[in-house]
Amino acid sequence: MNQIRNIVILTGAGVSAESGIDTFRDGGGLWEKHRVEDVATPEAFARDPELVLRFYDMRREAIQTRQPNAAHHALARLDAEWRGELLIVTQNVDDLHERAGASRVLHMHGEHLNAWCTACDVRSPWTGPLLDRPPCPECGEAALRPDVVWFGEMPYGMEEIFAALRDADLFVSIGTSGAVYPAAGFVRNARDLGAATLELNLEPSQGTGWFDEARHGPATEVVPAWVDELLARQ
Ligand code: BV8
Repeated sequence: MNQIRNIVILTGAGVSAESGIDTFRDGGGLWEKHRVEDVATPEAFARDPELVLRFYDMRREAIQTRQPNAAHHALARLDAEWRGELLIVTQNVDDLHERAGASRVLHMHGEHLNAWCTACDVRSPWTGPLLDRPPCPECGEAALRPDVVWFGEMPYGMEEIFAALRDADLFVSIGTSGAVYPAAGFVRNARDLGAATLELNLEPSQGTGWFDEARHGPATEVVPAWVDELLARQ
């Protein structure tokens, strides 16, 4: 593998699984208990805001009782010690990357710990429930929604992500099923732009065939091993 300077990492629910946060599509996952169309689309929020707010209140509360795992800590170490460019693009809406100490993190699908006011468009840090329609800290309107990108909504940071992919020598996908676009297409963008590609996942993802290399196993094992190997060669 030629000299690696600039790295883009994409993480998904699998990186938080061993912290006790439900993934979406594994057995017992979130989409087994809720239909996406009922809780993760703007139409669902318009149709039944209480159902949607309860779904996100439950998850927002749950993540605050969870801790980063060895995979989050390994990625935070890489963030601190890697001398080239590094961007952790996460599909996750938990804050475990940040709580492990990572700073170069981009939440392309939003964050549980923010509330977004549909009246004044301001996003505010938020840790409590939204079900009782509390007033927006900025404008006072009872118009807050989860600051989470639902299906059919434009993910955040796409320009920054593609700029990083253009500069990337290595694209690493960690703990994602490769089921949701545009994130699932990043590996192909990275390949077309000349980057080497690596998948670290419990099992082959839907896009595993697009990767130059794949290592399968729990994130708390395969991610620290990969980070140690990379930093040793830096
Ligand atoms: C958009 C926030 C356009 C909400 C989420 C047909 C074809 C192509 C695309 C589409 C299509 N029809 C519709 C679309 C678009 C749609 C889409 O891709 N649908 C899919 C289902 C086909 N995408 C969108 O709507 C996106 N927006 O396209 O906008 C647009 C254009 C212009 C203007 C306006 C709009 C928005 C998608 C974002 C939706 N929001 N999350 C919330 O969290 O509630 S998606 C949600 O699922 C997650 O955020 C994540 O991104 C996504 C995938 O989940 P994963 O993270 O991969 O988790 P999953 O459970 O699936 O997999 C876990 C993996 O971990 C597994 O592989 C497992 O093996 C592994 N694992 C488990 N344990 C471990 C482990 N690995 C390691 N260690 C372990 N211990």
